[in-house]
Amino acid sequence: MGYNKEKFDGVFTALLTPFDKENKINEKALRELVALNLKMGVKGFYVCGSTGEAFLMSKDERARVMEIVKSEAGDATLIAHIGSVNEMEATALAKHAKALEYDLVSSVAPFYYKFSFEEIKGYYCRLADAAELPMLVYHIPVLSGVNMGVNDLGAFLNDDRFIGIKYTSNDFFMMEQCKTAFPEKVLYNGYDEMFLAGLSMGADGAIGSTYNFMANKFVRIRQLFNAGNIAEAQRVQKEANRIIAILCRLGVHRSEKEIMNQMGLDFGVCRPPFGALSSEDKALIKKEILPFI
Ligand code: MN9
Repeated sequence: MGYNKEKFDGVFTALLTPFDKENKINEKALRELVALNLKMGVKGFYVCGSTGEAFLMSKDERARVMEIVKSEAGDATLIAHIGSVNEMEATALAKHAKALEYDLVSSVAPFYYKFSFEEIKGYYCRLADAAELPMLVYHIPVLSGVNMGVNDLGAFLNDDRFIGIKYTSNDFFMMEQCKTAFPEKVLYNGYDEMFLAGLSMGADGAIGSTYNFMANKFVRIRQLFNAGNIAEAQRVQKEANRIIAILCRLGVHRSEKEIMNQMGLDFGVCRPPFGALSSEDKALIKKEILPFI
């Protein structure tokens, strides 16, 4: 029994969270972001993940963002990132996702303390049970510090409660091994700059941060890949990567918010401890990125 490909294959935006001058969620800007992304052809949204600054927000703020996105997203597929090292908070968010009729829940592995794999698996299973929704494991070893191999990921994929993996790693051999062993599970590529590589190694879709402002390029890459036009898909990927290289240099999420600001949406800045961009960085974004998105 496989997952519903029609509902889950495709490009998903890991939504940014706009904050206003008082450092509160800017609801209007968030609604505008959802509408803009629907226009660019995304399949759905990944709500309150790393890109959304989940770990810099309170549980109530995260719950509120989930509500706003739900009310704006029409029939788009919705994935709630509910992860927290505080499992009680994660459980409350899991139940909230269910009540709001989200399609999936997802979580980063519990981090900071060095939990055993058994403890990590227990965390995920309890959350999946609490949510009564399929769970998408968010594998992002560079940020979480939790390294899992094919056998660990396989232990999730063997369990019916787990629909697949948001795979943010550049180990494409392992991605292929997971897809080959579990073809009926969904795999999302996590690094936007390697989207085309992920598609060739078996990804069914992607979840990413740069899609907030240039999802159309990735929707196009996927169409080209599926049509067998690899040369053109590479050209569009390179076009996106010139922009992503600048973001990586300046700080990905702070630059993404500045791009939204320059596009005329009011996104403010990332929460501290993230710092502000310099005026030179902003000028660089205006000259080297804005005309090309
Ligand atoms: O969700 C994102 N990962 C993080 C995926 O932000 C940690 C990616 O979209 C990256 O931001 C992007 C730039 O490296 O690929």
